[in-house]
Amino acid sequence: MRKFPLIPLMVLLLLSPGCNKQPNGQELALHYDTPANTWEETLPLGNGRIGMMPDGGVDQEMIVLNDITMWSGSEDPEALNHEAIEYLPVIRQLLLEGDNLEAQKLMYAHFRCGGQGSAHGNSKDAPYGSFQMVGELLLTHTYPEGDSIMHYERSLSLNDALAATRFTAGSTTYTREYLASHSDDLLLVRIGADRKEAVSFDVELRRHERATVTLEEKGIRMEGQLNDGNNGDKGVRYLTRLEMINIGGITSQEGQSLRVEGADEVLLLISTATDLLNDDYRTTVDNLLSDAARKPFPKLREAHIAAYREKFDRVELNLGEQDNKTPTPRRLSAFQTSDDPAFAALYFQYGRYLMISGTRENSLPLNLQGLWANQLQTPWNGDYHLNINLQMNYWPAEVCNLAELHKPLTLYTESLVESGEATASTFYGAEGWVAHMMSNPWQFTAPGEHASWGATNTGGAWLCQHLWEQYAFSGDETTLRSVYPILEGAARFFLSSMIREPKNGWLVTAPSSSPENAFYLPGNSEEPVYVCMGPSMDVQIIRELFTNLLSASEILGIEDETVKRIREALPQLPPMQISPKGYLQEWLEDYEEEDPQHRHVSHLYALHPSNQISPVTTPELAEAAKMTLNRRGDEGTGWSRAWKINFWARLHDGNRAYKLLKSLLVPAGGSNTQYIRGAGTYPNLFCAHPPFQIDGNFGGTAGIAEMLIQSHDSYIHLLPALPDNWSEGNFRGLRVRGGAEVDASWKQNMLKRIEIRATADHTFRIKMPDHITTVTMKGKELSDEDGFILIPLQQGEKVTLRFT
Ligand code: FUC
Repeated sequence: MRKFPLIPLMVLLLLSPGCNKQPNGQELALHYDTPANTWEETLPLGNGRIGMMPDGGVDQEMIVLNDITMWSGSEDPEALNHEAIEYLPVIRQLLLEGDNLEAQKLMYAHFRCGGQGSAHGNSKDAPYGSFQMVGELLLTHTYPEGDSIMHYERSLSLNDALAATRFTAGSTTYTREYLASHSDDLLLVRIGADRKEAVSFDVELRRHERATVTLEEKGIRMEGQLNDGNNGDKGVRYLTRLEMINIGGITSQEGQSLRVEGADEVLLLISTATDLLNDDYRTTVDNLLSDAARKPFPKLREAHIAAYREKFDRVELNLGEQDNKTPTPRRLSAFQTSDDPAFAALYFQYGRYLMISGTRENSLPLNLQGLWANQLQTPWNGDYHLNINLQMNYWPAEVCNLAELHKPLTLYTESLVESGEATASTFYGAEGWVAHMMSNPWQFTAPGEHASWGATNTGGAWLCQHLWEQYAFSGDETTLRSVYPILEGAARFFLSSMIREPKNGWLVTAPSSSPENAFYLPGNSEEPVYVCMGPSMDVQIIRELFTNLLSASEILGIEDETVKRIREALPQLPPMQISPKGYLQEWLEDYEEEDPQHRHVSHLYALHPSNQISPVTTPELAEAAKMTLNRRGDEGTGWSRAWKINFWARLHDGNRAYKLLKSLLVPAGGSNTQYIRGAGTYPNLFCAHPPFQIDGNFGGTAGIAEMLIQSHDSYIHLLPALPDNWSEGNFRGLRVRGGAEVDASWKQNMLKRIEIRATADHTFRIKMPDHITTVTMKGKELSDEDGFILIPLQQGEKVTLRFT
């Protein structure tokens, strides 16, 4: 495989502001020829706050409704365990003496959150709470019994964020359209037919607990309060209202349902909200409903599409003609055996679709299931796991040109600081703030209830990487200044809590763990140990945090005591260590892993998402990283496979990255909730941990972007990991650090053209076949180091650098 064209390229600088190419007209859609049998076949719609998943059923349609703020639980007064700190000195001493097993026993017994913590993932009725579905909208008796069904189709358009169901029953063709409005902030279902007076059905709203359902004149109202887990009155309150606009039919009430008979067309408007972030949620629900009810459906639809496309159309990826005839599950299966590069492009854009649909500014971030859940007790409480999962959800945000959708993560990080300060001082007697490995909307920052996984204390510091990346991609100093105190507080926690390990005098975290893997102490292969000091991932995250903070202090002109302390501490962190066996060590000592194929590859944080290992700047470490990955193997849970795409892309091995993409796209059937190694992708292209967990979708999308463009090594690298079978293609609008959008096209695996539109003043370094060139953008003035035209043109190829 050739990773970069060997022929010289010409770089032409055009000063004229060009308009973006029009979208390439590709129809990007998921297609099905049967209704969904399981929830993992239903189609997700959302506007970042609320969403729904229709199953496209023929005589009965079930639509699961969601709201990102639908969380049970409340602040947990018991989480701060005031006894833990008494055991800290002895736990540390045992670690210093190499008696990790005894340290672990003490950790299990004492150094954990107070109370139930996350109740081992069953916290629906405990203070930690659980993300829950809002409820179900059920349509029944939707066509005359006895009619045979023909021409069934169900689809989700990624271009327009619209789902549709169509089928013919007898001589009538029925259509349903569904959208989660990005402009009017409510859910819409339009039910029609090609014959007048043909639309009849019953509709009800239901929820299996904590719901009062009442019929209104033109609709249904469902409301309730979720369990706060403390026997109190602090639970989240919600209100869901459905209004039915019926053209030409007769509406009646039947028990808990509304019935419409003989309509030409019916529009269902569903408005829903909670009081978690909005005290005035009832007024919001009412206003959104009454505003939308005044507008005709085509207007609502048009406004929705325009608002959605403003984000979606920023990026195109074309790897070949889309096949819109073959049902998506069949394309998914076929991907294992035959080339379908366009399917990879569809999957990439689906990740962008899910991000635009699942998250929005000023709201809670995407959780383990994004915005979508069909249960009241969601797996792992559908929470915010901070030892990779929440962060992975936001990996595509910058490179995929959805920077504003990164903001809920910043808001969330900021919201953890106050609780994180209490956790830092209560558990460690430390300065600053800390968040361990899981959290929720109630700002849970304490260690988890079991130290085997709950001891990791770099969750908050990992979130800080995202704050820095937002600056790296935008050059926006105002934002950097506003998040600086968050980074500073995270750094102060480590400055004041790391201890010196005895062999080399390095500064390390203690106690901690390498997410969620265990090792054996020499001479004891019976008892796996999790608790340790200075696991490699901690060191890498802290090194990055300190380095970013120093860069930020320089940019912002801040010089204070913390900056001084960081400068002193940085060289005292342990270096990355290569085992005599050739792989990168996961722990400070070269312990034998309990599970060499463990799904977490935490010690390669330095390779991705960080930039401390690279085949260019640290070739030896990159070799060790390869060996680590080969040892870990190409399987794992969905998100683990997605992470490995990113790793191999960073190692510039496009074919191996592609192999991992295939492994991520192994079809997963049913609603399997078994915690097993075999993962993949459900028929609706949701990632299977299993169960469904959305992080792998975003990790996969980010991985495809990493295969096409990278900018972490201080220069722009086009097509760094192009697999052989993506020999021809183009993309538009991917973003790079420094602040620019990039377009590129290639043929026969060779780059033909690039266009860069700078959005910030910056000196861009661009990798050419045989050297790195620089182009400076400053106050609309352009200059470059070699002159206007940089490299002679051969064979008519042309590379354009164009600046707006
Ligand atoms: C992490 C992983 C699990 C799962 C859980 C939600 O801790 O180790 O595989 O993804 O989060």
